[in-house]
Amino acid sequence: MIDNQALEKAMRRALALAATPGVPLGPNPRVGCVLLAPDGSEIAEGFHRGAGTPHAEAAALAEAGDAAQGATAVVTLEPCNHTGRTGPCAQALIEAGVERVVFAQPDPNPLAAGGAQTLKAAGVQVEMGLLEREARALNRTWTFAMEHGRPFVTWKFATTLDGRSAAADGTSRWVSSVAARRDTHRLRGECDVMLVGTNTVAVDDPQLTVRDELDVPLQHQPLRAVMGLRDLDPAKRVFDAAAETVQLRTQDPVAALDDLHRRGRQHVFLEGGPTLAAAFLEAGLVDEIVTYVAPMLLGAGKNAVGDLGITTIADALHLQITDVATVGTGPDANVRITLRRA
Ligand code: AOF
Ligand code: ZN
Repeated sequence: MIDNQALEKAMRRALALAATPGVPLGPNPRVGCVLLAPDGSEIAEGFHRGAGTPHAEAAALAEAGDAAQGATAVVTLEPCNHTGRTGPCAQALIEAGVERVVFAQPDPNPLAAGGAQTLKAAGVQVEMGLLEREARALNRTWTFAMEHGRPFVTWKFATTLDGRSAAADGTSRWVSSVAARRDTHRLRGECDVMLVGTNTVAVDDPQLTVRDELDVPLQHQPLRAVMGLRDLDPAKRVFDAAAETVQLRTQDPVAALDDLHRRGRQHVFLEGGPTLAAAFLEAGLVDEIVTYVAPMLLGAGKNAVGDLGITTIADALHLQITDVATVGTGPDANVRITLRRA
């Protein structure tokens, strides 16, 4: 019998495998799998390399061959029960003769769930919940999208110390520092949609791509999405060939997220202006806020966020700080605050 310490060690290894740098983000989760012999020694390991490639369990089983007979499979996600782009892993584990399956996170994907039941019905010993918190964190936006039926939304904005995003004459370059802008590109690279309103495209003409050098090379540029009814000049930079772009012909945040969800997108990076941000905040559709505060005062100018219909302090929208960091040094320093809804 394999003791709990050996199982936890194997699960940590499976989590590390799942997080292998360079695996493309979305639409599939990051998954890792370790196969242990009855004496607790490792037989094989595998991880998922992106949609259309073998699941983690299948990769580990292929490496193990006949040695999988009688093995314990340690997986970061409940083995799938469906035939999607590849076959059902629960069935593959049963056929390989695996006797015990220990997984961290139950599968929140309604299409794929039910693997634990299938395994149990075939006489496989099944345990779940080992390092579940870590596994959920690894796929936090995928998990969120599966559980809520819409993408997770991160609203990013840059502001002065007095909450201004542009000066009175409309000039906004450069509120945030070079270091903060580089940090923003890193965060953009973790999302699969960059969302702005038609007004931002018409006025600022941003390219909305991930550019600055990243620690890990980017696999795919995020989808560029522009929401709003107004027709846009096709010569705008957002329509260049650097990445895919869609216009969502709606002003309703719910409809926009629904459309993006149907396209298999799981993490929206909202970089629009104050009006778009206010619409998402009022609809309760901002899940995370990342703001870069520049050590700079304007005293007048455009607010970072538009009217939220709040007139009295008791109705203020409360947030909870999850992280505070200084980005850049000396005159280039900005404070990055990450928050979520309270
Ligand atoms: C993965 N990799 O290692 C595991 C997954 O349509 P498919 O075949 O790509 O299946 C995707 C679903 O399969 C995914 O949403 C998740 O619920 C389940 N398990 N998926 O991409 C894996 N084990
Ligand atoms: Zn699978």
